[in-house]
Formats: sequence, C-alpha cells, structure tokens
Amino acid sequence: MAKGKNMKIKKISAMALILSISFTAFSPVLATAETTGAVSTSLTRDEGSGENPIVKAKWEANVDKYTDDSTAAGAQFNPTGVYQSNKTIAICAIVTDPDGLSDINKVYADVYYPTGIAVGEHHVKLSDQDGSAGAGCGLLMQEDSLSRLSKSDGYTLFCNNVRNQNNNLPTFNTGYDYDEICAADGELMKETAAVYCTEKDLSYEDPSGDYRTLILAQDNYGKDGVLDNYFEYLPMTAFETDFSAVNYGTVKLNTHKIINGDLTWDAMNQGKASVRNVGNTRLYMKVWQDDMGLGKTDGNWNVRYDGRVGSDASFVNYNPEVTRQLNNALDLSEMNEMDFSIDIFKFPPEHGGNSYTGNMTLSATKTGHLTCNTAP
Ligand SMILES: [Ca+2]
Ligand SMILES: [Ca+2]
Ligand SMILES: [Ca+2]
Repeated sequence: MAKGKNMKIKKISAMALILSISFTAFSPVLATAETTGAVSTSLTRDEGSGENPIVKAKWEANVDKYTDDSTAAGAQFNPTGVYQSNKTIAICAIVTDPDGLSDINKVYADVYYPTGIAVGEHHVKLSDQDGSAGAGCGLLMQEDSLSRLSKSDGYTLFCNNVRNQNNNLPTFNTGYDYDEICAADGELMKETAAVYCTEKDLSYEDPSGDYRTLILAQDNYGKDGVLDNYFEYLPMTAFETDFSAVNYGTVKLNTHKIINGDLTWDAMNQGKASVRNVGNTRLYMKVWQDDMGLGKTDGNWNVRYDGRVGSDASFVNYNPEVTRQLNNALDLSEMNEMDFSIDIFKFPPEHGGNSYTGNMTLSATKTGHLTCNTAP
C-alpha cells in the first residue's frame, strides 16, 4: 500500500425621424384563410445640427476605478484563477459636447475579445446555446452603458486618484491632458464635461491577451464621439484537482499497475482523479514523484511511474525525483482525467513492512492559445 500527496496548486437616441411605411392591405373580415402581406419599412436618419461629442480621456481599472494590476502604462488585470469566479473591472471616460453636456444622450463601452484567439469551452457551449457560435476571436463581448458621476466624485476620481496614484493609466484624446481636464477653470469644474463609468465582468476563463475597448458617446442627434485603447488580461496559468492523494493500492512486482482517473468533478478525494484549468492560458501538467522508499539497485531506481492527462493521450514515464511534462494540453476551462501508473522492479529487502508512502508534486506550464481556426 502506498500513497502520494502534496499538491502544489499555484496557482442610439431621441431624434427626428422621417419614416415611410408601405404595406399591402387585406380585409380580415372577408378572409376565410389567414393572409400575410409583405411589409417593407424604411427611414432616413435626421442628422440634425450641432457638433459631435468628444471623449477627452478613457481608462479601465479595478472596481475602485483607479488602480490596476501592473505599473505598466494603461490597464493590466489579473484573472481570479478561481473556477467560475469573474474578474470585475471598471471602464470610465471623460465626455464633453460643444453643444453642452445636456446634448449627451448615452455613453457606451464596447469591449472586444483579442483577435485570433479562441475562447474557452464553456463559452463555446454557451454560444452554441444562444446561436452565436464563434464568440471570441476579436468579436464584441457586449455593449454596456456608462453612468454619469457627480461633479465632485468625477473630479476627485480623475484629478486626484488617477492623476496622483496611477498617472499612466488613461488614454487621452488628441489635444487633452491632465492640465487641461483638471484646470480650476476647466470643463470638469464648469460641468461642461463629466466622468462616466460602468463595470464589466471578465470570466476566469476569458483568454489572456489584449482587449480593445471603445468608448462611444452619442448626442441627441446621434452624432458620435469615440476613443479606443486596449487593456491586457494578464496570463495566469492555474489548475485545480479533485484529489490530493493517489493510492496505487496493492502492487505486485514487475506488474504495471494503472490507476485511472475520470471525467467527473468529485468532492476532494471522493472519486477518481480529475484536473481542470482555472487560469486564462492553456497549460501542460507536470509531475514530480519521489521513490516512496523503494530505492535503487545498481544505481537504477526500483520503481518507475507513468502519467497522462486524458485517456487519448499517450503515457509519459518518469523516474523518481524528475519533473516530467505530460502530454495533451488542458484548454481554457477544460476538465480531464489524470491517469497514473506504477511499475516496481524490486521491493527493497531492508524496508520494514509492506507499506510505502511518498509524495507527488503537480505543477503546470503555460502553452499558446488555440487560434480561431483550430478546433479545440
Ligand atoms: Ca452635440
Ligand atoms: Ca497599469
Ligand atoms: Ca474525478
């Protein structure tokens, strides 16, 4: 009897419309069968008068609206590394309109997935359900509306917190900077500009990479002002297992014994071994195991192990005290089985009793994302 443990888990708007509708009339009174009429509708947008709104600056941050997870210019965010636990970010913008702030109808934020990168299995299943297969791959996540902050909240946020504590966070539109926006006689003070913010969730399994974020400010005539930038979802390679022990059971000499995992996520140590990706990169599992006290003969180990991730992967064998990378990458949000085997060539005679215990260390290494044209 032997067991191994010690898991290191690192882990648009009111506007005047010119509308014309034509349709084929029919009499519902005389009809004996249901009649359908082809109806075409059309309209012409009234572009009205006035000037376009201006997005003077924009930024993304943690929910406090001014910090982020790296000192690098712009916003960088760590994922949670926790199964089904979202990362919530704030998206803010400073907006003005030459026709007055009252001409601003709505401010929107559009966040786009990184281009060329496939999303996780969970997203693929969801997109299958709602008929929008192909989510990810540079497409729009969802458009969100921003809410206007009060004058004092907005000024303090941008001209104090952001400016003094995270100065390189915002992206400025041409011709604007802190001095212009935060001037004592500036537009935030005069309330001819205002700060708008919203929050957005990034899934634990949204792929690491650069997310384009576009602010669209729209006035009452549908005139637009836009400003875009990118934030980075920092890569985190993380996994979790539903086991913290592997019991090889009764093992015979020179008899290769396989302990199979399964595809069911079990309560800890209540089922067969499974592993899942809880980070935002793809990963390869790695394994290290000691000799469980079985020792060496003529300089050669008396025991050798094998491991694999998924029943369609080939086993990788490994000697004690050597870290080996296993085949078959775990995709974003993927769960798979872990199978282990042991082959003992000699039971050392000096070992007291028939019980052997040892330690295994599991770790993971990052590998590249799947591209949008590659099936997961
Ligand atoms: Ca306007
Ligand atoms: Ca930063
Ligand atoms: Ca399991």
